Amino acid sequence: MALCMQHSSVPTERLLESECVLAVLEFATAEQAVSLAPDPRRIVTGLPVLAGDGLREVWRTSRPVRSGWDGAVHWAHDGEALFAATIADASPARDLEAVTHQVWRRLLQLCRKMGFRHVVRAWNHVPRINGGEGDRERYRLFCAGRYRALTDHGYVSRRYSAASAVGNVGDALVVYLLASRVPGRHVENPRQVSAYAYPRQYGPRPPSFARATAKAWRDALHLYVSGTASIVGHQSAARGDVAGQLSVTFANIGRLLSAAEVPGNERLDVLRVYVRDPADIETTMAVVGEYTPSASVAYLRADICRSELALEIEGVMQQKLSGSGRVE
Ligand code: 3EB
Repeated sequence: MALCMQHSSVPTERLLESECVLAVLEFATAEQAVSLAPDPRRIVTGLPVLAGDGLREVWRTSRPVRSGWDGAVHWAHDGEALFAATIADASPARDLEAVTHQVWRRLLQLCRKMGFRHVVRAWNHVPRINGGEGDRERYRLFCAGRYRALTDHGYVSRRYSAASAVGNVGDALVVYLLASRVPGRHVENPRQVSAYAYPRQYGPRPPSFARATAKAWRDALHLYVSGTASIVGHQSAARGDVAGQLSVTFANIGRLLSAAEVPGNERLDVLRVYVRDPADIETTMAVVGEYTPSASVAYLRADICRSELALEIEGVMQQKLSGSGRVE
């Protein structure tokens, strides 16, 4: 089996029995999560499930996995792909910029130390992401802390990877990432201003991510599509109109997939759909189902980083490669 990601409803404990599992990401709040023997491959995201195929997301590989903790950082790798994660208290009394800087610094230090110097995908779950006003808005503080840690580690904008940043439930900032010894290929969207070039009105430091990252692993070709929302240029589109935001979002994803020029498949096969208001779930499921009838979809309750955005969609396109590097 090649490196692959899937949704699963098998209990986490059972999934972790396999030594080829790199990571299990649980869609649950800390309160909902059952207590299990500690395992560095398990991450509780703080994102509740609204509907869909996935109660958890599993990353599997064909080779045995080594895993452990380095201080607060969970890690697991198969020699080629590293999964690293960390969780920190981001309750309102704490300085979110400083907490984020420390979390990202620890993750990047671990990646460097273990020889996986290239982040290819990152997920950020930020409690109360829309809290705070103006430049004290929590998403802006988060962006400043992440930017500083990436800059400290020599990451310039052309090395930023695909990412998502959404609001979770609870007090824990949860960040996890996939890193490689060999860089991926980052892709921007011609319909959108690159996030790292957003104008000053969105905050003192821009969001540090690429719209997508393509990665050729030894036995699989992956395209990681970042959280994508109803943004055209740098402006939010279709405010107050969920169906309109879905249509702009899928137009953005469509344009990104063609810009990525990945051979073969033209559709995402595993999606996460983040929905702000549970009342929008039916409209959302109807439109997503029409756009992508055969994909595996997890619908998650999350706040989106701009308060006018009702939803955000991310996904992965995966193809197995034969030994010669050909798409099967
Ligand atoms: C946007 O396009 C919407 O800060 O890592 C999407 C994906 C968004 C990733 C991030 C933010 C991030 O600006 C928000």
